[in-house]
Amino acid sequence: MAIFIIILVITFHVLFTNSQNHPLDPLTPNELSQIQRIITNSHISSLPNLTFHFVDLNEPNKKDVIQWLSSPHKQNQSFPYREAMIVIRGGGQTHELIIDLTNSSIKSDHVYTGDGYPPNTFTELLQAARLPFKSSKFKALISKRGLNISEITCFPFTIGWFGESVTKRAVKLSCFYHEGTTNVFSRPIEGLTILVDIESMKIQTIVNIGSRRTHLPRSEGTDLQSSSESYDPNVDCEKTDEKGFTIERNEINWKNWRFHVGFNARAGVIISTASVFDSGKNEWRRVMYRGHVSETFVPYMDPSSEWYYRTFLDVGEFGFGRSAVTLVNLTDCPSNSVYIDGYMSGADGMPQQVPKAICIFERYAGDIAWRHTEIGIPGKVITSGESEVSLVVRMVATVGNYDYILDWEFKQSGSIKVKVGLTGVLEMKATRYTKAEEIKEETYGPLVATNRIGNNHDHFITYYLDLDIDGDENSFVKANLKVKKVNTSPRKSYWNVVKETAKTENEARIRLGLKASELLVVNTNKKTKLGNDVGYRLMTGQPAVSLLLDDDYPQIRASYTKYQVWVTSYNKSERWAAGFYADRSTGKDGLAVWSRRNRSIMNKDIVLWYTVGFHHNPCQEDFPVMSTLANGFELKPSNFFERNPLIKT
Ligand SMILES: *[C@@H]1O[C@H](CO)[C@@H](O)[C@H](O)[C@H]1NC(C)=O
Ligand SMILES: *[C@@H]1O[C@H](CO)[C@@H](O)[C@H](O)[C@H]1NC(C)=O
Ligand SMILES: *[C@@H]1O[C@H](CO)[C@@H](O)[C@H](O)[C@H]1NC(C)=O
Ligand SMILES: *[C@@H]1O[C@H](CO)[C@@H](O)[C@H](O)[C@H]1NC(C)=O
Ligand SMILES: *[C@@H]1O[C@H](CO)[C@@H](O)[C@H](O)[C@H]1NC(C)=O
Ligand SMILES: *[C@@H]1O[C@H](CO)[C@@H](O)[C@H](O)[C@H]1NC(C)=O
Ligand SMILES: *[C@@H]1O[C@H](CO)[C@@H](O)[C@H](O)[C@H]1NC(C)=O
Ligand SMILES: [Cu+2]
Repeated sequence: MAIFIIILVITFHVLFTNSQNHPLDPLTPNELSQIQRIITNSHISSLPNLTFHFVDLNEPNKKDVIQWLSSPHKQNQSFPYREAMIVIRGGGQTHELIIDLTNSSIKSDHVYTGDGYPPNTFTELLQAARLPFKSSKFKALISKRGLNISEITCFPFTIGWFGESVTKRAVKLSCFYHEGTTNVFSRPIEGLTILVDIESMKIQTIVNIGSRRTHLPRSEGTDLQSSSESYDPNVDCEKTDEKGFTIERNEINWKNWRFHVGFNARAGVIISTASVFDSGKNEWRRVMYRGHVSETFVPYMDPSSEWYYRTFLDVGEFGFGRSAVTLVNLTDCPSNSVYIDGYMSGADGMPQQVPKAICIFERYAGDIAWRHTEIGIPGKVITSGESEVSLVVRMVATVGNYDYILDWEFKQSGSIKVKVGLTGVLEMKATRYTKAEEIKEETYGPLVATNRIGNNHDHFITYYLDLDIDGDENSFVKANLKVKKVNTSPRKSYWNVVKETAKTENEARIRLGLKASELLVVNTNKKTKLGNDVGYRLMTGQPAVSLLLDDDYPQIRASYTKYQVWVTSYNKSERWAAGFYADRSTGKDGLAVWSRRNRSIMNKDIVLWYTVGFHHNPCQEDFPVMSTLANGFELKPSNFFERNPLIKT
């Protein structure tokens, strides 16, 4: 979790089509340039050291978007307004601006004075990472260790918050030795930490601790090489030539689904206005207004002076969109993929492109969507069934050493399956140990390769899921399985379902695994012909909650990770689970704080939050690079359709 800085060559191909822009379309390169011009021509340009930290669409009001989408004339009517929200720093302050893009005016300029900071720009991180090479003290320490300065790479790490009453924008650098390897993270230079003040862009301190732990792991066996050619699972399939869906600007139509794909520097891929076609009713029905990664929390389980601060909130501190990489055809995505580029602003406000940031493809996984063999009819064996074909939207965020594969999979059954795959290189600590049995002290993780400890840590990926099941007004239901005793039957027990609707936010915080429950988002205003409330069920994955103590500082900042499930009342400005200003945040903003308002969530526009968690106790197979480890969840129709939508009447 540090940053590779990639300088991008920017080319623009702006396509104009007859249809109007979707109001949730990401800002185009032209709009990003327009924003840059507006700001550099305004009073704000006089602020010293002006840097752009975040530029995004200022999300239009939900009711306006829904109204526009349902208008029969939308093809001919442009959405009435378009605004951008910009966070800049200048003169040592954080400014939040709203720009009206229709007449190029600055609508508001507000100075943020609360805790925490916007993400550091890549330019700042790059400058910080270069500082040691101008420091004679650092150079002397390196040569004292017998190392060659030309073989060193330093990476900036965010430093969290540990109760300080005044915080500064700062990062700590850790350095690695790339001599003889392409796997930079495999050769950590231990015991050397450089604190950089970002605001003055100066080294504050260089901490160099004893030579005991300075053992540098060797380069042998560290390279990352693929041992086989990429195999395309779709290649043998006859349907490979057709992509199977249409994409017009950012709107996707595929079989019984239609939805919008967006992108920003913080969340990365954003799925909006997803509706499913109900062939029984002959209409499109709303399922999800918006879904995206809201935050990640990656605390390392090492309280030593060199490692304690590694408690990353990657989405808020760096950005998944900012870390999006260009996808490689046939390795990252199959041959029938369509790619979408991602755009965002650089530190100077100029547009930057990530070519092929998102891929969309039909998947033929070789699975069975449904089947049955009927042998009950005398003299006949009847087999029917269908193979599974789904549509996947994929992005990869490479946040330093780790790669997060983010998939949204749409199924014709009406399900949306969300998967997070973790791969990449472990964050490792150099050690003198070469054998597990030599270790008699606490090392905070196992030996994963000669002279390397794989530090224990967690990954919590929290999703924002604004579900709108057949409309805005939804409720959250816990269908608890209750064991009943019987004495009037040869059986002694059975279970039935006792439904409980969460009335307020407080009742909708769930720690999974404590009791058998099905979790549902339902619309009690809409019923099936049989009279059941229409709904979608949250099928949870392997559950993991944060095990840190409540009063541990990183836990205070990410207190929402104590529960996997939360439901809040919809509020446009409540989207980022650890608060918008995550860098050096103090826990005063975020999901847990909003939920404490204990708003009513019955028959209201509600947002479901789900955290995919991994406790990672590394093993040797995670070296030199780990195989993909996946977890996720599924949103599955439950009394939404009159019957299985795969079986057409
Ligand atoms: C859009 O405008 C065109 C030309 O003005 C017209 O032919 C068409 O019917 C309109 N479509 C809708 C959906 O209003
Ligand atoms: C820009 O348009 C908005 C409404 O669309 C209006 O309120 C505002 O005054 C306009 N600003 C300028 C500078 O024209
Ligand atoms: C240090 O590394 C550089 C770059 O690999 C190399 O050109 C140089 O010869 C090395 N110097 C020493 C003293 O090994
Ligand atoms: C501008 O940045 C430089 C370092 O990049 C710093 O020394 C200076 O103090 C900053 N000025 C202000 C007003 O923040
Ligand atoms: C991906 O590879 C396939 C198979 O070689 C090719 O047909 C397709 O055009 C490639 N797609 C892109 C975007 O390069
Ligand atoms: C919406 O959320 C923001 C941020 O939490 C809060 O300041 C505001 O009061 C909320 N608005 C309503 C109507 O609850
Ligand atoms: C939340 O509100 C409900 C209903 O008003 C109330 O019973 C409950 O005690 C409240 N919980 C908290 C923690 O405020
Ligand atoms: Cu891990």
